[in-house]
Amino acid sequence: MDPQPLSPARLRVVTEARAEALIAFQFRPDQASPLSVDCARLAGPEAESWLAGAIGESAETCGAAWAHGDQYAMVALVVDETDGDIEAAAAQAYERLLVAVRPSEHPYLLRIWNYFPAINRGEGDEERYRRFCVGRARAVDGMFNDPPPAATAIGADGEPGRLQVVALCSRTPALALENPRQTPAWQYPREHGPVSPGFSRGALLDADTDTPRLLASGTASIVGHVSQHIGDCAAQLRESLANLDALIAQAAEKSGRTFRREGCEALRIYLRHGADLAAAQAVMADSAIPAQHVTYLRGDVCRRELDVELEGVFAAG
Ligand code: 3EB
Repeated sequence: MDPQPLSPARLRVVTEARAEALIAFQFRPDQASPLSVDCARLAGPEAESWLAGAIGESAETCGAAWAHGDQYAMVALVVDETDGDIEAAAAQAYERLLVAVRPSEHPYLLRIWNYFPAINRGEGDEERYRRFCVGRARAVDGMFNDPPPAATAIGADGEPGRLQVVALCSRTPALALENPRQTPAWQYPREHGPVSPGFSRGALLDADTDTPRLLASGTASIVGHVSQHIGDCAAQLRESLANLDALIAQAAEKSGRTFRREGCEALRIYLRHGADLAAAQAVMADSAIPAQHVTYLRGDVCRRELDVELEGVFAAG
């Protein structure tokens, strides 16, 4: 008897450009594309393709892109900032996102990337990242917060003008993960801003299949809710990897599957200072994460005292 054909993974990520991708991220500046990440690439692959089987319909214009697969869909939006008002831009982007997604066949938001320049400009509650959180919180619905998607929010290159939001959506919900070493971001105390950031530490996808995936949100050197190792990028990266390990352990516990660093399909490491690249690469050399899947980008972490953040996708072993 013939062996059963292996069913293709519902979602998998490769660190190269693929025409059939549901989400075709490219790590080079291209203001015309809503899928170009405007953070200078320091090292590693130039593209990251999120594959999700056959794409039924897709479209891309200067300000928006979308694609529909069977289980998954993608929506990407670019919103112009008017008069430097990032709070209004965030509210507009998330209103548009929810209007597009909620009545669709893929109403669940699993993973969101947010990029905008000068994320740390402004003092105290006027800081642009905090205003962004206020605008996002104002626009989202109850379903968004129950539980919130995994997310990244990073300061891109250039001057204010453009807020970019990319969302992975699904027919069915994911399992949201928290990290026992970290306070849930949606419970951060008042000192970090007027509203707590709406994101989960990770999402477990396809847990009902042979090919589960762990999506790790932007992961930084934070224990509890307190930034660690200020001024030492290498130590911050090691702490971020410890947070990643804790999340990987949560994914294993919740799925009954094995997740390991070696199963990393794609990792992005955002560095505030390009000069920290060699130190970061030295830490990663001993990490067991496949080096060919790691992209280093210059980006600003939303906490100004932190110099590095990572995010990634892991296949179950
Ligand atoms: C942190 O742990 C780092 O506001 O959507 C990471 C990922 C961070 C997403 C967001 C913020 C966000 O607080 C910051």
